[in-house]
Amino acid sequence: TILIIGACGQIGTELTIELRKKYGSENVIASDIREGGESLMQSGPFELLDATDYSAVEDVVMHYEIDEIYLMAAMLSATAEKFPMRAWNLNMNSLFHVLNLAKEKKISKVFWPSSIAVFGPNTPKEDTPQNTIMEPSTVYGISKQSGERWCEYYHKKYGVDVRSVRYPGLISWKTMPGGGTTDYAVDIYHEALKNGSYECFLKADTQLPMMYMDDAIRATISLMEVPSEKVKVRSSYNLNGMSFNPEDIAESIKKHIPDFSISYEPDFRQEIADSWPSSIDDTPARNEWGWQPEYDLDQTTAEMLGNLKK
Ligand code: VAH
Repeated sequence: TILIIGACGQIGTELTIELRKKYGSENVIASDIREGGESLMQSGPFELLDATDYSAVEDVVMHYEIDEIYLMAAMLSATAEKFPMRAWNLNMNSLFHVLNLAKEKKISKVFWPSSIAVFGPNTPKEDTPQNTIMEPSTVYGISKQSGERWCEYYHKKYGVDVRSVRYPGLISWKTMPGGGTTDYAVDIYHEALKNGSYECFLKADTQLPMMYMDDAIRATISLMEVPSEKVKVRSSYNLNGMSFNPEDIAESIKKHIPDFSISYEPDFRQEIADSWPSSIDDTPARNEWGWQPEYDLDQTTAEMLGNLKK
C-alpha cells in the first residue's frame, strides 16, 4: 500500500491520480493537512494528516499497512522566505519522520522530492552537473540540500531505500500551484486565457529549468520502479526537461493567442530565481534509469491552453 503525504499539492494531486490508476485506488492512501477537491476526495481513501506529527504519520502507516511513502508536503521557495522557521520545521521534520519509519522497517521505500533550488549563486549556471558547488541562498534550497544529505546518510547508514529527483519548475493545469518562484509559468496560461495579458514577476531573460507535469510524474514513478541496486545516486538525481525564460513562453503563447501581451514587474522572487541554474545536465538519470523527457515548450503550451480552455 502507498501513502502520499501532501496529496493536495501541485505534484501530490497528479501523483495520486497516476498511482491510483496504476495500483488501484484502494491501494493508494491520499493524505494532507487539509481536504482536497471533490475528484481527489471521491477517488479513494483520504486521511487528514499533519506531516510534522510523528505519531499521526505512524498511526496511518500502521493502520493501512503502508509499504511506500511519497512525501510531497513542503513549503516552497517564495513562501519559505516569508516564514523561514515554519518552512524548516515542515520540510525537515516531515522527512525525519518518514526516514525513521523506514529505518525501523515500518515502511520499505520512500520517495522524497528535491529541487533545482539546491543549487546557489556560485553554482555553474549552464548544464549544471549532478555533482557541483551547492551553496543555496534560499530557505527552501537550504532545506532541500540538507534533506538530500539526510537521505544519503539514512541509505548508507541504515540501508533505507529512499529515492529522489531534483525537480525543475513544474508546469501543470490540474491545480493552482502555491508559493513557488516558477509559478509564473503556470499563472501566465491562466492569465492569457482570462485577460489576454500577463504581468510577470520575473525579468524577460530569466531562464530557468522547467518541466511539464506529465514528464515529472513519469520520472517519479519510473525511478520508484527501478531495482534498488541500480539506484546509484541516493542524494537526489538531476532531472532535465526544458529551459526557457518568460519571453520564450510569451512567444509560444502568441502562436495560439496572437495579441497576447506580457509586461515585467520583477519582485522579491527575482533574487530567488537569479540564484538558480538556467539549465541542468541529467546524464546520470539518463544512463542509470533511462530518463528521457517528452514535452518541449510548444507541446506544453498546447497542453496547457487546450486543457485550461475546457
Ligand atoms: C518553487 N516550484 O518555485 C518550486 C520549485 C524549482 C522550483 O522548487 O519553489
